[in-house]
Amino acid sequence: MQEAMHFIGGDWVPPGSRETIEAVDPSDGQPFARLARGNADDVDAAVRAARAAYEGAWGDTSAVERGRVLARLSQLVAEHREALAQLESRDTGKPLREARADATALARYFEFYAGAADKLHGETLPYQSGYTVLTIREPHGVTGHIVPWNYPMQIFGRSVGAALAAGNACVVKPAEDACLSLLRIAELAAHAGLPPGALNVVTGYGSEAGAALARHPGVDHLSFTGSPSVGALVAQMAAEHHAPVTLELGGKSPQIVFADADLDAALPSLMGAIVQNAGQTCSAGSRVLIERTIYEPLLERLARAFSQLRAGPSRSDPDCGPLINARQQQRVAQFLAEAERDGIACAARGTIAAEAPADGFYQAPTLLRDVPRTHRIAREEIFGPVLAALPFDDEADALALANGTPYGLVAGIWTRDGARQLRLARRVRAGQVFINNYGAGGGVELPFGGTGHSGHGREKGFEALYGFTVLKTIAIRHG
Ligand code: TXE
Repeated sequence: MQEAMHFIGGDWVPPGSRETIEAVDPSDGQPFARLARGNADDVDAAVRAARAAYEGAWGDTSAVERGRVLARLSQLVAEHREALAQLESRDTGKPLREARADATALARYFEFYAGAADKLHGETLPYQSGYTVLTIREPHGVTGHIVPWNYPMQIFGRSVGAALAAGNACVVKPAEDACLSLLRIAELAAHAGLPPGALNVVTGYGSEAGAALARHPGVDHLSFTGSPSVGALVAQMAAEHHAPVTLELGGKSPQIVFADADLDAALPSLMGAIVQNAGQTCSAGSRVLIERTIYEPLLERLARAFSQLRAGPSRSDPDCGPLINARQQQRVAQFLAEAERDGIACAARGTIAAEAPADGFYQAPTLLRDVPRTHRIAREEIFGPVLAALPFDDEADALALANGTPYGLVAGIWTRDGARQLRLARRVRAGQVFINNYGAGGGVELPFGGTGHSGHGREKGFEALYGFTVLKTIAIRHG
């Protein structure tokens, strides 16, 4: 069985405690690798290594050279795309085609931030005569990144890519459920010329290594993607040493379909937004809000498509892979049991492939109809391939429904009415709004993040670079 170590200061380092965690293959529930179980001492070693790099070789690296290192890393990721995708698919259970797309996106993140590194600049400001005032953007120093298991490569790429481009040194704590690809990428980054310590990966449990990172006074900025409850905890820990945090906490994103929409275009997008990664996506379109006059016909089309979906192991090229672990499988099953208890009708259910091992964490894709607006199924993140359909009467009703959860991450609007597109885009509570599409193909250039229980701060795009810097104002009196 493969045994993984931490990557600290450019070297493979065993856990101080010598303890390990089993990595489990979600497709058959069997352990296939051992991970280092990091503790506070391991995290401290990583933060010290990052500080040394920041105050040494990495801190002395010009923006142009940082961009070149990231460009080389992008190239290396592209060259190792297939191996990275295989690793990610094994570790997370996601279909190989999705893992390949994630590896492609990872290369693209590094490419984007490679090009952005030397374009991050300040301004000169008008002030009293006799002064010149300017602003410069400086890195925070050491940034901590707590990464979840649903898109390890993509979330690593968007956050570490931006942090390194801005000149920070990073310490990453991947999720205990999926970290192998990130260890490999850290090694590739060293081959790309990243100085030792500029990027460190410490594996382990959230309550141990994760909490130690959030609490560490040597971390100057913390970026967290995960559940709202842990996000709040992490923000409290970081506040103890006044480190700013970026939180990306998921959602209950609506897709709003009006009667005048192009339903042929909408249908694949409505499906893809909940089927991708078996619904374990922060921006999953997990609620479809349908204008009442087309509710039944659209639901019928959705039901037909859902009944053809198949969950299975990656080797069977399924629509959905297994869920990440037994806990996540039980969580989804619990939501579905509540739906049944409360009389919520199942409009369609897909199947689980015959070749799916019995101990894998599979869940058949499920379409629930007429979900009561106040029900947990309509308001809470399920994080599984479960789509809730609700009818609405008019634009005001659609907006009230869309905004009726504590989240605010993404919204999709399907209508041909231009004025309505803009009215709704302005009033819907979401960090990203997609009109007549959903997700815009994942565009790495597009700032992403939420409001309310979906978190705060923006990742992706140029905007992310601002979050990984602090602005300094310099006022010079002439003479
Ligand atoms: O998340 P956790 P879980 C949501 C989704 C899912 C639910 C639970 O609804 O069903 O969260 O998933 C680290 N201090 N999302 O339990 O625990 C942990 O090790 C510091 C949405 O897996 O929040 C991992 O690296 N860190 C989401 C990361 O936090 C801690 C993606 C996320 O794990 C910690 C994942 C602690 N005390 C889940 N406890 C999205 N926004 O995409 C855990 N961690």
